[in-house]
Amino acid sequence: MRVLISLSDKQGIESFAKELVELGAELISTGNTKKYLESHGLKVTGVSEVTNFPEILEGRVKTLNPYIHGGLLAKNTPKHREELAKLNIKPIDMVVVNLYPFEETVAKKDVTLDLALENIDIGGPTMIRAAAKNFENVLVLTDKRDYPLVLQELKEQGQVSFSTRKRLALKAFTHTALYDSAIIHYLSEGEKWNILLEDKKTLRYGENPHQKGWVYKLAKDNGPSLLKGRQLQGKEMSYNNYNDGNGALEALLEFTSDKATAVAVKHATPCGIGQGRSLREAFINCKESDPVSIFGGIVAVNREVDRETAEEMKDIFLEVIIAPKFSDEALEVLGKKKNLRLLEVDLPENPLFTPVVKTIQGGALVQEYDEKGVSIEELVVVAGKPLSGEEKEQALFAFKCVKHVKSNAIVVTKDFKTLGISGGQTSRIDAARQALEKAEGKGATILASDAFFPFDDVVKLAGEKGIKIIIQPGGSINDQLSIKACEELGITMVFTNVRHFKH
Ligand code: 93A
Repeated sequence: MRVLISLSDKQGIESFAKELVELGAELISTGNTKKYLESHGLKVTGVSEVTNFPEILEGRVKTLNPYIHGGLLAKNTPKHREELAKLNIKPIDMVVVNLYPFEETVAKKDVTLDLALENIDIGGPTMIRAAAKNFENVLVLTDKRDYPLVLQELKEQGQVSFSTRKRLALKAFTHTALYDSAIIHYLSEGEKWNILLEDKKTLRYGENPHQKGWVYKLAKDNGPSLLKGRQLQGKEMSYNNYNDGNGALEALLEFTSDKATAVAVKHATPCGIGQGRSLREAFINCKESDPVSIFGGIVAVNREVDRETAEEMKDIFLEVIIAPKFSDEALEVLGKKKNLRLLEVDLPENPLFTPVVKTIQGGALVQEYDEKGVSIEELVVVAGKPLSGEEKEQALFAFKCVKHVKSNAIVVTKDFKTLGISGGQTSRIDAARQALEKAEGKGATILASDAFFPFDDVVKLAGEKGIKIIIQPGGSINDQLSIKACEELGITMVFTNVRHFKH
């Protein structure tokens, strides 16, 4: 067994290589890997001895040679064997390679283009791809976590199985594809966003039982994510759980460093958002917003779930609860509901958001995540009397809520609690009607809209229903109509100058 080892990250190789030698392997290595293995007492043949050619151009050409690639690409057929024998090329049975640390290099501050280019590995991916193409004959290892499995199979079966070889080949091609994608990302200065996905998981089904469904993890993702969540109990997450759960998480991230907040989501849209002095109070406010819709919904909260909150949660049928943490007492209370999924997800203060990708037939639309927030100072009162600090906070709360509802969206609130949410409407007045109807008799005072009012009809309706403050982006050619209606009805209107379409 001839094993070619060429590694930038050499961790763990010495013990793996030692065991391979005990199993009868001959080791072949590039410059520093050879030195490293020799310093651990192993006998190694240098690549230059195999190729009968020195490493040239400061190491840019080391393994790019027919004595290596002939050995990697030959099939186990009489014709190929004969050809190799004639040219005195020996087959290689296993390749253990990881690449120049391109991503780590470009992640450093002040990296020069020269240094970045120097860290683009060419010989490594070439070997990896050659071995992966020929996986029936050559085993390819690109991940040190696979060393133990390979040793185990070699020891138990004297060879590595076809299925393992194929799986590792697939992993190898993924590895080089991701590597190239990182180069593209860097050289395009972020313009070409890395949308390569890895670690697909097959879900029970898609949105409906007749649709197959999968969830992928982004190869490059440092932000908060359900996919990095720790599931503590409950059934496996479904397609709709991920979709709705993500809606809840995104809405919640609006309030990470805010007071205790609970968000309930149904069909990826909030059906209740509430804040309070305690998480229990926040959850009750959230639930009361729409006690019908929360049934079968997903709840996300920005504080550790304590016993008191868990007691409130346990009496409603929920699909998933998402929280940064669950206390032991809360787990005891919620543990009785075996199917309920509990997911611990970290909520960083300044999260890195994943760009939004939406497929269209034959292609995809990609856009930045709607990270934009509006601060108190940016609110502009355009009609009615000025607002107190507290009122501005409340208006902003309503605007943060409406940002996460599908357009056309209207949210009505009182204090720090939604009372009526309506989204996904094709006309704004319909959304307003529905939101206000849901809030009927509950004393709603604030109305938020995700985009401007094309007419003054929403203002007039809001006036009839006792709304005192309207918060909206502004920017319609008919703004003056809405402003005039507010003045007449004694409503304060605030412009944010930021639109939050969401589709
Ligand atoms: O500069 S390269 O693109 N040219 C090559 O021919 C080559 N062969 C292996 N880089 C090449 N490698 C890479 O060198 C491997 O992928 C590995 O990351 C690294 C190991 O070099 P050393 O053993 O000298 O540390």
